[in-house]
Amino acid sequence: MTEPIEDLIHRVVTRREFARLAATGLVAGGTTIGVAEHLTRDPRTLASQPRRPAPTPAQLAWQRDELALVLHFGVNTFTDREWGDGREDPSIFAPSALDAMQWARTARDSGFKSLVLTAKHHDGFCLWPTATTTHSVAASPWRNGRGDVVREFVDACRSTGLRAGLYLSPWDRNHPTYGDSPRYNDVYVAQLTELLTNYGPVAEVWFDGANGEGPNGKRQLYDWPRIWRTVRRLQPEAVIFSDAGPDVRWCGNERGVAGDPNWSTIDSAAVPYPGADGPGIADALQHGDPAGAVWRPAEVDVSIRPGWFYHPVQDADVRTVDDLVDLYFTSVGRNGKLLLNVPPTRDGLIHPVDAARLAGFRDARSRLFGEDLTRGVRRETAPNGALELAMPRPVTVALARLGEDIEHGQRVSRFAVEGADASGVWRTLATGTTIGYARLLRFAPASLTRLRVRIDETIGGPASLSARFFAG
Ligand code: FUL
Repeated sequence: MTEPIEDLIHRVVTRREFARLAATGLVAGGTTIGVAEHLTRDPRTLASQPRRPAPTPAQLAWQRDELALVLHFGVNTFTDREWGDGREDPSIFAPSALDAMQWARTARDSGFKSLVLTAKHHDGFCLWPTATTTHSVAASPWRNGRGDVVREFVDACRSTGLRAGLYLSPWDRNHPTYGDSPRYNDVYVAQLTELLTNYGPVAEVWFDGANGEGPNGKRQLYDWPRIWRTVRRLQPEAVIFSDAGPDVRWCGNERGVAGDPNWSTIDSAAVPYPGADGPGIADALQHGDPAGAVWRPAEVDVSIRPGWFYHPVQDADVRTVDDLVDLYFTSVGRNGKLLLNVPPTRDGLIHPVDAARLAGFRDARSRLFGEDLTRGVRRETAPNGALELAMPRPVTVALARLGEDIEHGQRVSRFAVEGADASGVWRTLATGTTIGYARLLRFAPASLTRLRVRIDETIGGPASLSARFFAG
């Protein structure tokens, strides 16, 4: 018996099944076409054709930023630790020259579009004067206890045109209610309410999944549905990040490498809550799922230094410009968004070495992507979205940036980039799986007069592609 088409489309398509579906025409193979066109031939089934999942305006804006910085800053900056235990004396928080404008200008001048701050990390120390605990900047000597890092941070973002995001660690090793689940959930929601009510628009709310309590530690059950509802109610335009989204997902590692393939769709049951562990989870985070019913693109968080917090001993271990360029290729270049951590020092400033690397990263991107050698060249488009360009004269290319029009979902699952020289012989320059928002490809330099992007497989119908080519 044949399965109803709707079920087939909704169901997870495994690799093995892919071949079978391709044979039925439900997924496109070779130059054949996908679900949409297959159904077009039968008007009776067209009405029931489900749409591919597509981003909300907030998810689209988040992705189009491409580059965001996250700043890990707090008591750990002063104790030289990565995870505080919650027993730090607030008097140690004493940045000598904190200047959030320096953070924001450094980010903006190196091409980053949004900034995320650790309003609270696992140690529970709050960077704003909260009513929920005395363990905050209000108990520190900084600005005589009248300072508010979150306020200075959001003001600096706004005056430099950056979008502000806040990271509020659910794990809290200081708060006395932690582990008494309903009471701590109230505290946590109250903290979130303060942050999302008193500081203007917040573009991203960042929830990590860490909970390092040992077997004899406190077991806290987080009320995620309530936490997410609170964000939706107070900041409906914000995207919510966590392993389990719901808007953007962790890419599954902290090495700066998105999966290949990387689908922005996922089966929401695959990662049920932040911090969930088990078979298949890392894979789901890395790769998403072409048949997933929800749009939840991957954010690639990675640090410019070995640690997330500032440690003087790591001043010699800041990532090089080449390293940062590689990260760009494995994050933005694989349909992800790069969230690069740059931790302020004990002075409360981005370290000069880190700032110089960020400027070098900007210059390297301008060098690589500054001149599209195919700008203005007419593109012939095939029905499945494949492109061909004929140049008026030979150009030497070594780098391509491809993109799908993701406003209507993600479709390409296998493609090749090919070029022909003056003799008319085509050769393969690069092959790949998914494209999505952006796919960056480096290949051996070649002097060519024609270029094309061949689409070998799509899911859910023909794709709509853009392509730019550079000298590399
Ligand atoms: C993790 C944390 O445990 C790390 O300290 C860091 O904040 C990283 C971005 O997220 O869950």
